[in-house]
Amino acid sequence: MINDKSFRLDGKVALVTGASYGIGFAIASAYGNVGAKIVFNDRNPELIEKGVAAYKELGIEAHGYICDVTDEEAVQKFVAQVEKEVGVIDILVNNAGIIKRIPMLEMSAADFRQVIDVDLNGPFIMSKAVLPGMIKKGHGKIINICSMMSELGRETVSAYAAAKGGLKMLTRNICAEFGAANIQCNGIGPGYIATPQTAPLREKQPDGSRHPFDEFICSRTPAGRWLQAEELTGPAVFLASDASDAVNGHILYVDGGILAYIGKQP
Ligand code: NAP
Ligand code: GCO
Repeated sequence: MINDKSFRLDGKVALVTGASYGIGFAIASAYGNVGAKIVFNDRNPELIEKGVAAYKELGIEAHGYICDVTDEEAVQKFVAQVEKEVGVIDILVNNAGIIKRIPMLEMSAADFRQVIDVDLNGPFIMSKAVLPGMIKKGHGKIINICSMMSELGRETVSAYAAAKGGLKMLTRNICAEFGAANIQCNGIGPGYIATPQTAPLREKQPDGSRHPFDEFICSRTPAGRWLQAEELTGPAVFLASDASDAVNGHILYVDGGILAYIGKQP
C-alpha cells in the first residue's frame, strides 16, 4: 500500500558515480533530501572536496572517494571501503560518463574504446562490485543513466550511442539475472540537460547569436527548452524507492517528449 513513506530512502546507502557536479550531483542531493546516506566518487581529489562542500551547503553530509569507474581493482577496493565505513550499498546510480563528438571516419579506435570503457564497462564493473552485497542484504536498486542515444543516432557520437545502447541492454540483462534476488535494475534516459557535458552545444556564436545546436534541440523538444538536472530527480527517487519494486528492466525516458515528437513543423 502506498503511503507517505513509500518514496523515502531513510537509512539507505546510495552510491552515485561521478557526482561532484552535474546530473549525478542533482540525483544524489535529491536522495539525501529524502533520507539516504550519500556516497559518490570522482577521479579528481579537488572535485571531491568541492563536491563534499556543495552537498554540505544543502545540509547533506556526503562521503566522497577517489575512484575511476574503469579500474576494476580500484572499484572493488572502493566498494569494500564504503561497506566498512558507511554501510552495504542499497542503491547504485551509474552516472559517470563521457562523450567524444568526433565524426566516425575521423575517430580513432582508441577514442572509441575510451568512451565504451567509461560509459559501458564502468557500469558493468560498478554493478559487479555492489551486487554481492545487495544479494546478501536481500534487495537492491541499480539505476543506469542512459541517453536519447540509447534509441537514436546522430552525426559524431558513434561511440557514445554504441555505449548507451549497450547500457540499455546491460540494464535488461541485470534485471533478468538478478530479479530473483529482489534486485531491480532500471535506466533513466535523460533528454538534453543543461550541464557542463552539453555546454559546448549551447555556446553563443561569435556574433552573439544562439548556437545552431541549441536552436535544433529546442525545436525537437515539445517544451521548446533544455531540461535542468533537477528535473530528473523525481524519476530517480521513484526508481530508488520501494514504490518501484515491480518496475524492472525499464528505461524511463525523461526527455520533455523528444522521443514522441517529429520536431517543430516549418
Ligand atoms: P558531466 O557534467 O560531464 O559529469 C560527468 C561526471 O562523470 C563528472 O563528475 C566526471 O568527473 C565523471 N566521470 C567521468 N569519467 C569518470 C570516470 N572514469 N570515473 C569516475 N567518474 C568519471 O555530465 P552530465 O551531463 O552530468 O552527465 C552525467 C551522465 O548523464 C553521463 O553518463 C551522461 O552521458 C548522461 N547524460 C547526460 C545528458 C545531458 O544532456 N547532459 C543527457 C543524457 C545522458 P570528472 O570531472 O573527473 O571528469
Ligand atoms: C550530444 C549530447 C547528448 C546528450 C544526451 C542526450 O552530443 O548529442 O551530448 O548525447 O548528452 O546523452 O540524451
